[in-house]
Amino acid sequence: MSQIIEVSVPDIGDFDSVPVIELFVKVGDKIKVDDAIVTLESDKATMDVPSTVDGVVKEVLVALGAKVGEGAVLIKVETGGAVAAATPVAASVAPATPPAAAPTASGEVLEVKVPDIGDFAEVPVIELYVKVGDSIKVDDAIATLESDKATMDVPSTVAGTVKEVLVQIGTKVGEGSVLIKVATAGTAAAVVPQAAAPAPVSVAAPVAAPVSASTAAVAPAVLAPALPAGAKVHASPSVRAYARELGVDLNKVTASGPKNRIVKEDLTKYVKSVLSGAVAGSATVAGGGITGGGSLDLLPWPKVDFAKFGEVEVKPLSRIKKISGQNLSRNWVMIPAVTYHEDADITDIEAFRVLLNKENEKGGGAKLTMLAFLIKACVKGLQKFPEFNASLDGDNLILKKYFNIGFAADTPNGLVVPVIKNADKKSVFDLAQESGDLAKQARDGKLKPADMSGACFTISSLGGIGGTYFAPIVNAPEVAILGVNKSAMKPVWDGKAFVPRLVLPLSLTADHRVIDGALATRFNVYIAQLLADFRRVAL
Ligand code: CAO
Repeated sequence: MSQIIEVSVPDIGDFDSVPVIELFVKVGDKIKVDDAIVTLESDKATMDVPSTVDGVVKEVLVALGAKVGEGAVLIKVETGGAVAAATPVAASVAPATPPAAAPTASGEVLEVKVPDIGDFAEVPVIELYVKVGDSIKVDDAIATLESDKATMDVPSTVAGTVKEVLVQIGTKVGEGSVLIKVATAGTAAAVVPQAAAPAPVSVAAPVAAPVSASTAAVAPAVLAPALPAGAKVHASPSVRAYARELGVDLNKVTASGPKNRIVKEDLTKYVKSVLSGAVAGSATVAGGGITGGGSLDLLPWPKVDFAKFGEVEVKPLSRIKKISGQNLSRNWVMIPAVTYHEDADITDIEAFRVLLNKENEKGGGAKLTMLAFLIKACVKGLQKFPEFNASLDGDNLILKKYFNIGFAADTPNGLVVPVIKNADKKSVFDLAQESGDLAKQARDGKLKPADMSGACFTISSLGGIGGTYFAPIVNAPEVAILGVNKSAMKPVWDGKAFVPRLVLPLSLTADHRVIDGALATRFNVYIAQLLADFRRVAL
């Protein structure tokens, strides 16, 4: 038969009216014995209060900031048939004792010992936060001890420089065990070494909040280094346990709690951020290499004094390079992109282009370019395969009914992408004229924002320069980009003999979230067919 049982604050020593700094449960939560209910923090200690029963939370009687003391009811729990054999108030929280303070002479070497940790003896050190040479302050965590019932941070009782570390991870210690020896500075804190400040004590709470699948869709958060090197992490034992469970290095987590304390939400936020980066293809990308891409930094960019090795010149990046660098790095990290290659036989179309240009010379019309034919072929490809003329918007795919084609233009200041609007309604001559005009404006720095917006698909042609194949980066929020290199005469088997054909290398990069490999290859093959026999465009 079910019954309602109260979980109260157990005997927490001399502390009275202690604020709740973390609340781990809400109405409806299923909890088990020893699950952490709240964290309390006095000016001397941090304590997790565990549940003493299994069941479903029916009422939460405290809020963050509420001040509680021994006996205060935290939650009411409806137990099922299988009530745990625990009384509602029992908890094995070791009471903390107030520190005994005394003046300390400067320049002394003082020991920091394990304080009174209640009934626990032979408790292993599971984390060690200091090493010889570290500067520490009073209350900086020295080590975390973990018994089968409790996790305890042992704080330093003195300020100074660590001279000796007498324990290591795994060492078993009890009350009075010396952890470190510290050379106090002139400004050493006035605390006697053996009368340690109370250890923040808590019952280790199995923290189990799983990271939801929806975190995959979270935009990358700022992952700036959370703490300066050498700084101490402040977190409750339950948060430390949670971090260990998730494999998170607390040094990387930005604290939002009081006194720079890392709270559970900080951990969750950090994990979400890393996951969103991982889903995008790489969670361990070194950031600084990405121009201005500080928001993607996960590892510090190597700092090298290049002048040490020879003469150098510092040249600031152009405005275009800074902007395009940020966009490129976001697209590279966020889009799971795959590049597919294809060869197009452009022997006939190139002959046609040369012929038309010869005819046109007399009339003084625009010079036909391979780029113009490519734009025409790509429009036809987008019409046949609408997923290429699309953008991702959360769980939706926005299919566009217009056909605007961007093309990468190399300018003295960097890469820009002018856009030919409604390319489906323009002739190859119009496309050649307009792309030529836009490319000139790009090089002269005269493009307006409207000239560079609204593209559905981009072509990046390096054909005038050379190359065989490359892997262009998708220009988000588009889902694909076609890279083109220099055409070359190659021997092609026609079924009877090798014949010389002009072959154009195509490199299509597509966002795999929208376009599968089979579809990408079909698109590539179709573009190659159109270029091989341009009459197909009219069909
Ligand atoms: N194969 C062989 N020759 C090619 C070719 C190809 N695929 N594409 C162009 N050519 C030839 C042209 O016919 C032209 O020859 P002629 O002078 O004898 O007529 C010559 O190469 C120069 O062409 P172009 O590149 O100046 O002109 P375009 O219309 O083909 O391209 C533009 C215009 C703006 C796309 C191009 O100038 C450009 O800026 N390309 C760089 C794009 C880029 O940087 N992409 C990389 C992005 S990722 O970093």
